[in-house]
Amino acid sequence: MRRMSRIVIDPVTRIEGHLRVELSPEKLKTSTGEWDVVKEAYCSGTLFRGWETILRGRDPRDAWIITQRICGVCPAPHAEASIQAIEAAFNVTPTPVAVLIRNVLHGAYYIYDHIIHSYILLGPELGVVCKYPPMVPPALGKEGVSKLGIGSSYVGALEIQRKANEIVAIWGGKFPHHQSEYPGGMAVRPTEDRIASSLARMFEIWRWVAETMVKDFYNLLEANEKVGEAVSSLLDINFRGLQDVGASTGNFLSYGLFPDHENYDDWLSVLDSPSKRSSALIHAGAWDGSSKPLDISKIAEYVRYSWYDNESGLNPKDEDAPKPDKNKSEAYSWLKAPRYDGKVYEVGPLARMLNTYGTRWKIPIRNPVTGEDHGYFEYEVLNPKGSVIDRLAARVALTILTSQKVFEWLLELKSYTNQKVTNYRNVPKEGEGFGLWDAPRGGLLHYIKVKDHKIANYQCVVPSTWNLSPRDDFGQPGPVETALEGTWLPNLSVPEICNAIYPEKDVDLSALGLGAMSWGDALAAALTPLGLAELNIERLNGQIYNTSLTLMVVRSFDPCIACAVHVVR
Ligand code: NFE
Ligand code: MG
Repeated sequence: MRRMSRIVIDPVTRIEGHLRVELSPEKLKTSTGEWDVVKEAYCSGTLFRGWETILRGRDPRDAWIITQRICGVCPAPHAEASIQAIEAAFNVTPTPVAVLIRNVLHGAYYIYDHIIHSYILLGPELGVVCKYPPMVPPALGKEGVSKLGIGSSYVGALEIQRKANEIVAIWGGKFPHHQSEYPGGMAVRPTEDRIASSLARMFEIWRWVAETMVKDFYNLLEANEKVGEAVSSLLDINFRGLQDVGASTGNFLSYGLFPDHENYDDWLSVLDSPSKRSSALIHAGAWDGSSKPLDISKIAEYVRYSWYDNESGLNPKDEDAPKPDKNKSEAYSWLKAPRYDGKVYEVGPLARMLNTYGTRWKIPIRNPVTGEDHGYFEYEVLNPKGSVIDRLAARVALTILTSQKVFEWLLELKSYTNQKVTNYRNVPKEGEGFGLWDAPRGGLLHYIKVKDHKIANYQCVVPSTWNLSPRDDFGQPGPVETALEGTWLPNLSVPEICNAIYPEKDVDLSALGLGAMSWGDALAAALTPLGLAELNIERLNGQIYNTSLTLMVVRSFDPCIACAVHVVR
């Protein structure tokens, strides 16, 4: 679909899956000069996968195992959404102990996922722009980490996410693609050794999150103010910082997360009528300035701009298997365009926080072993339409919240060691049902229809399908397409931008045989051998555009296109 007047980024790196972004630039005049900004953006998922087709005709009990293979980043959420859909179709509910075990397993999975995104996928550019060495990848090797502190948090994050995944493996047999769910419960018991091994790991994780992750975020926030001031004077515009980058529609959808094991009826209520699922740790809701109960009948997928020859505007339960049509005119993506009540909704961490806590958050930080008080993680949303920094704040808040809760759930499991873990039910001849779970990237819906004991229809509507969706039948751009509009496309390299923000020569690289340098020059010295300093430069009609900022906007949604498109023949 490339048009000569668009900048093309293909593939977008440091995300999962195959994403192409096209940007049409326009000029913005200020007193200091003429700057290029994004006028229109187009997001395109470039690989058809066909999971919904693969599932047809199979034993329904296999669906949660198969759908986990949709993604190696978020396998666990697919298992959970799938098992809940199967349970609805089988008319069986999980035992309380199974819900607790699921919360532990998925809580640990969550911590891994948010840490990987915050530090490895999005973190590096935040570290560079905010001049925060602990989050800059340690291009200078071991010496850089030990002598200069470069990449200390980046390396720490890798270690901690591994521990979180060990907990998933303790309860799930392995990671990725755990093995222990079962319709009506779990296939694993809460034994003393599992609980003890998990608690030991959780304490280390909690400590790292409470100390390092929180501190890193506050340091970024402080630096962000300075970035705002420097860029404002460089461009002569009113720019406050990363809260002015990546604003989308201001509509936020959450399905809820971590049900109360003693009030599972409230969790299931959303399947019958609009609900907030308020007894869950994270609530369901549709936020448009305030949170309204989630009504699943308002979810529909549009395909006017997608390579499918399917009927458009249908609720997932009415959708057919995908009918790929690569020659469809106007279409530019393998992603469909899910909409809520016909409007464009963002899903993800910020949607979870807004629908649960509103715009002001105050999360107590307490040592789960000694009970010692460590104050609060406090934050007030800076941009009501979302932004790079607000999405990150929500991930940090959720990581703290989840780290503390997994600890509590583990302690609670001690009193459940002798209870029944599964309510068995045979595969029904007929049945159907939804499973709704908020995966790290946002609301995840699975739908199953069983006929003659086999899967007759299966639909997945996935978080990145919402966020990276193309235009819908009404012409409304998707959440990321909207967020990209107006983003600055500087005609400068990354070190040049950094030198404009931080001109002083205050980086001492003498430990590496180099002298005192400015941050931009230090980055060029450190990053050039890796090819990073020149990264994110795209050319159009002979002009150079630096797309680092636009990529930061895309990455702030933590895209996963493997998930978003559901084996090429
Ligand atoms: Ni493949 Fe995923 C998550 C799901 S998709 S990472 O989180 O579900 O956006
Ligand atoms: Mg689908």
